[in-house]
Amino acid sequence: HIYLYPIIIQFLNNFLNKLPLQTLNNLIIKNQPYVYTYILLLSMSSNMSRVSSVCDVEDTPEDRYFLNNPKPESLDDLILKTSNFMNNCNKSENNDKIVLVTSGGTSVPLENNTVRFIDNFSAGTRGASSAEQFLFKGYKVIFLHREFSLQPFNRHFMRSTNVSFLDYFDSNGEIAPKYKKELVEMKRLSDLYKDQLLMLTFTSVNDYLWALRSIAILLNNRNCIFYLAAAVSDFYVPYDKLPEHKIQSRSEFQDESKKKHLNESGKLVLDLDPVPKFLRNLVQTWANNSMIISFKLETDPNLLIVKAKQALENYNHQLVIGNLLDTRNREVVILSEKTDDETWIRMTDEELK
Ligand code: PAZ
Repeated sequence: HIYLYPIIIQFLNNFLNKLPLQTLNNLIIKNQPYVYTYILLLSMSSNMSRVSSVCDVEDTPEDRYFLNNPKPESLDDLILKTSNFMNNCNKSENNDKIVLVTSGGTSVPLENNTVRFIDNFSAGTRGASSAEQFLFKGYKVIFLHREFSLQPFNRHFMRSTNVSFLDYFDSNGEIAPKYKKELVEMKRLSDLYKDQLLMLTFTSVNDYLWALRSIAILLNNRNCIFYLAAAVSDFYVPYDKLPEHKIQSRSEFQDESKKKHLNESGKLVLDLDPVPKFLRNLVQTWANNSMIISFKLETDPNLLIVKAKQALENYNHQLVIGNLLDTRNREVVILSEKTDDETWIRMTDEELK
């Protein structure tokens, strides 16, 4: 009966498209368990803009972003996985606490067939370690992370500068005694929390933004927490300015259809647009029933508190966690909408070991 799916989707889509928005909205509110399937169907039929209207999103530069920058191929799969995860949460007897943890940096492609891209420093340590803590506290965790960045429990053995993968084994292929205790423990925890953890990936800033919006719409009305530790680029090359093929270093091979990238002296000139501020959409519409925790990274200590406070004022969400690049692994400052104080959390050398 798999052949029937396209017909069913077509039928449902036609039916839903004809419903007035208000009716659609009521339908969604009253039929929570079916909402995920509905959004999935709409998304599959490339009708995400109507999902936005259902969720009362206005026509802002942020919404226009999604009309002008194409949906990643992997998005349907991501929505399907999230819907299944949410449906399992619905079935479980206890009232599940759910958190979305975003983690790692986003890449900014400079070409559509991407050879070159701009990236950032984030390794995903904060996101992966926070995801572990949420699991320990009984949360179900959707871990939206940069592909190949650090993952909960695995992070202890990934990307180490001192130990390479094969060092974990002795010459007989057995686990080297030095690492056995920690490996066994992390394997135990990873198996224990397997069903509580949904791993989703992104690479580019476009993947990330589409994923965030879709997941937020799916999770809203579930009293979730959004814990946004990913380092998302502030600048990107919009799709209509992205050269199709690798930027050529010699001007005679330049792609004439889009903007030229080399100036008269043969220098590469990049023209990046600001990434719209999606935190506002998240707080006001996509996830307006959720608790939102955003992060602020600075390198200048004089700016950190000012910028963190500004973020709270601008977006009206619940919590901003500030950190400085150099000291991010040992201290953070927490600012909340409720109090005017800054609360610093600092780890001792002992705790850091
Ligand atoms: O991933 P990591 O552990 O190396 O770094 C964490 C972090 C600094 C990216 C995170 O704590 C953070 O501040 N994220 C938001 C960055 C920003 O957009 O300002």
